[in-house]
Amino acid sequence: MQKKAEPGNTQDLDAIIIGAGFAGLGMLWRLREELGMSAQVFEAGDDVGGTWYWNRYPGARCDSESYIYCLTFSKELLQDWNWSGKYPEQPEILSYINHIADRFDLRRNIQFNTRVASARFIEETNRWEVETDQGDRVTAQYLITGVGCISTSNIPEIKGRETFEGESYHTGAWPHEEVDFTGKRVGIIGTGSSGIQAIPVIAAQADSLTVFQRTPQYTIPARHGTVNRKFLEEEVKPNYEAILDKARRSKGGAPVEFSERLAVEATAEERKEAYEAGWAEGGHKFLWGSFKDIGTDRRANDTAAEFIRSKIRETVKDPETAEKLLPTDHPLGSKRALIDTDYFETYNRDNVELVDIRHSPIQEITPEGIRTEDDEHKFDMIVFATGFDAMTGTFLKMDIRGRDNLSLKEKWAEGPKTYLGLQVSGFPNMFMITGPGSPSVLSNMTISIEQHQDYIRDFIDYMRNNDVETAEADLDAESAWVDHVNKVAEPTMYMLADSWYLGANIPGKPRIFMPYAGGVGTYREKCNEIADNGYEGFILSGEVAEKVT
Ligand code: NA7
Repeated sequence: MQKKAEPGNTQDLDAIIIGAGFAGLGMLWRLREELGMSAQVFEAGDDVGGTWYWNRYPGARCDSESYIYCLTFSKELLQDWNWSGKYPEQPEILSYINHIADRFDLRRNIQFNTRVASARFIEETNRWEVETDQGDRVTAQYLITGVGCISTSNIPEIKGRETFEGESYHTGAWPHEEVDFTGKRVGIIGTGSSGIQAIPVIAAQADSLTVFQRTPQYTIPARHGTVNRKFLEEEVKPNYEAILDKARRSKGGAPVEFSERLAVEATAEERKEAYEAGWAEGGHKFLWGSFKDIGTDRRANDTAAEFIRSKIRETVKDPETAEKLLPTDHPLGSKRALIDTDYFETYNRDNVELVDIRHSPIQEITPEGIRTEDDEHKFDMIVFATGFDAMTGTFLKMDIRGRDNLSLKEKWAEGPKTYLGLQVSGFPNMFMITGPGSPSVLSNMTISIEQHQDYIRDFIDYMRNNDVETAEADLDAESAWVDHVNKVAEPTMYMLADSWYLGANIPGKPRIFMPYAGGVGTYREKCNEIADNGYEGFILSGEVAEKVT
């Protein structure tokens, strides 16, 4: 029996999994329970949760609806769990993940407070050797990463940052104890998903809140509320399989019907009616439920963008503030589509000020606050809602080396190169859950995570049944996939904004569109086709491999 991991252990295992979020937990369960493998998870945090462990900032919430933001490997779990929020809030998601860890007895194979420092593929033995910051040196045939796509915080190098004498926090590394804003002068930098979720909540508590905005955002009211119990009990639970099937075949991993109408063919009145209805109902349905060409035709996109600008002008009472909040330099949906609760309304509060740092850039952080070109702002607290070194940052913090001692850092020097976002050529038996080159962040994450978990499980099962010792992406197949990912992204709106999808938020990061924009349904079909063809594009070593290659 596999012994419980203790720091400093030197086990030899079937698989090492990095990360104990949704990705790592579901993978552990599949390998252990379905394939009977020995597996060990290393997790940097002191408990399970991944993204939802770290992102505890006020207002943190998922923008997929709760009934579809879930793990589906257990039918009983699907039926038993009852969400309370329409969009699940961070504490509820974290307790859901804890419930999964307990219910399926997963903690016994997880070593917490442990960061993987390095992982090296040993060619003589075809095994991975992993070293951690706790002194573990563990070997395994498979290395599986469940490190999350947005898990390495980006704190910008602003002059004087370390001199600030008040409290400062990054949304993605929020303390476990409650942060009390009462009576505090708070400054917040960043208006991405995290910023727009946190701003209304902090504003309601703080003495004053100053928002430092670089890029104005399009955001649509979420119309969050408690979950519709009748809908959940009568429509969702009896039909979960069909709902999930639809989500798995869809573009974004949600069971929704895209509108068939074209905005460019509708009259101005018809467009207004559709947008008003979408705005009133709220959420991402504003985009997919109104017109199908918003994401593909700039003329259509402009009509939706202008509608949102009109709503901002209508909502924000001070015309000067409203003007600063208008997004004009990028199309709607070219950066992460956002939904919010009372975001624009918050700027009507007397205690909230907006600073447009495009016009008055931040010069430095001082012991007392933030100095911009035009002003000096004094704070008790600074909140960095400045995002993440997304998709590749966490991988590159570890020293991962494949064949010929090639480091992933060198391999990805010009941007991430993968086959299907699952493997990297030269790194045999290393599988990535939602790696760059897969739909991941462009989809409902749990659907994409489970697709990879199932695929990796089936692939490993195939290898075990066919005496295949190693599987690794073929270089040509990888290059073709990278080209395909670029080609699919090329005509989309995503290419028209400086976003973290393109690595544009990190100075010096190669500008490459990292996720796969072809949709989760199409992607799944491609993956399945590859599996049906004997894992085409992967080099399989071993007896059967010799026969099939
Ligand atoms: P995002 O979406 O990357 O947002 C980060 C925000 O911080 C955004 O407004 C940035 O402006 C701003 N930012 C970043 N660097 C700076 C500097 N140096 N100076 C001023 N402002 C800066 O991160 P989030 O945490 O909000 O969301 C990440 C994902 O989590 C989200 O998409 C969901 O998938 C969940 P910019 O727009 O780059 O001009």
